[in-house]
Amino acid sequence: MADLNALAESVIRGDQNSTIEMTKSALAEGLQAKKILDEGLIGAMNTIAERWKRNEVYIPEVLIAARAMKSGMEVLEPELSRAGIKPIGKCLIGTVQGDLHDIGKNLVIMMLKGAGYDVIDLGIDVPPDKFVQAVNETNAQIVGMSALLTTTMPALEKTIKVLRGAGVKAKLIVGGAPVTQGYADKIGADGYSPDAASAVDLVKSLLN
Ligand code: B1M
Repeated sequence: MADLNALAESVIRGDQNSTIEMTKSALAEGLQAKKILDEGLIGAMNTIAERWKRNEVYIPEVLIAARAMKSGMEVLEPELSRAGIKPIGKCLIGTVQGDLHDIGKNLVIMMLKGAGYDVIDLGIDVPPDKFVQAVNETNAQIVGMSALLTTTMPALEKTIKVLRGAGVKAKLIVGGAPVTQGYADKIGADGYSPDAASAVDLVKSLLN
C-alpha cells in the first residue's frame, strides 16, 4: 500500500532514488497523480519551507529536498498532463538588469514550484522590456524581481514603472537582500518578501 507520508519523508531527506521509486509505485498502485503531488511532494516542500522559516534546516537541505521533489515531479508530469491537471498559478521571475546574482532567485523559484506554481525563469540581468515581453507572451499572474546590489535596486523601480506603463495587470513582487518592505512600498510594488519560503505565502495571498 502506497505510503504518501513515507514519500514526503524521502523528499525531505533529499533521497532522489527512493522518491522516484515511491512515486512510481504509488502510480502503479493506482493512486491519482494529483493526490501523490499534493500529499507527497508538495506536502514535503511545505514542511521544508516551514522548517526553513524556523531555522531548523538550512539552504543546502532546501536545495537537496527541491532536487528530490523535481525527480518525483518528472515521474508524475506525464500523468498530470494526461489528466489535465493545471498548475495553481503562473509566475515569472528574473534578476533585474545589471545584477548577476541568482542563488536567492533560484530558491524562490524552487519553493514556488514546490508549492504547485508554474514558474518561468527569465534568468539574470533582465532588462525591463524583456519582463514586459515575457508577461505578455505567458499571461503570468505574478512578476517577481530580485536584486542583490544597492546599485541595482533602482532597476526594480524602473522595471515596475515600465511594466505599469505597458499596462501589465500582473501583481509585481520584489525581493533580495538589500530590499525592504519600505522600499517595496516606495517603488509601488504589490508585495515584498524577505525570503523564499515567505514568497510562497505572499504569492498565495496576492492570488486569492
Ligand atoms: Co556578490 N555581492 N557581487 N556575487 N555576492 C553581495 C550581494 C555583497 C553583499 C557582498 C559583500 O560585499 N558583502 C555585495 C553587495 C553590496 C551591496 O550592494 N550592498 C556584492 C557585490 C558588491 C558584488 C560585485 C559588485 C562584486 C564585484 O565584482 N566587485 C559583483 C556584482 C556582479 C553583478 O551582479 N553585476 C558580485 C558578484 C557575485 C558573484 C557572481 C561572484 C556571486 C553570485 C553568484 C550567483 O548568484 N550565481 C556573488 C555572491 C555569491 C554574493 C554573496 C556572497 C552571496 C549572495 C547569495 O547568493 N546569498 C553576497 C554576500 C552575502 O550575501 N553574504 C554578495 C544567498 C541567497 C540565498 O540569499 O540572494 O539574499 P539572497 O536571497 C534570499 C532573499 O534575499 C530572498 O530569498 C532568498 C532566499 O531566502 N530573495 C527574494 C531573493 N530574491 C527574491 C525575490 C523575491 C522574494 C524574495 O521575490 C521576487
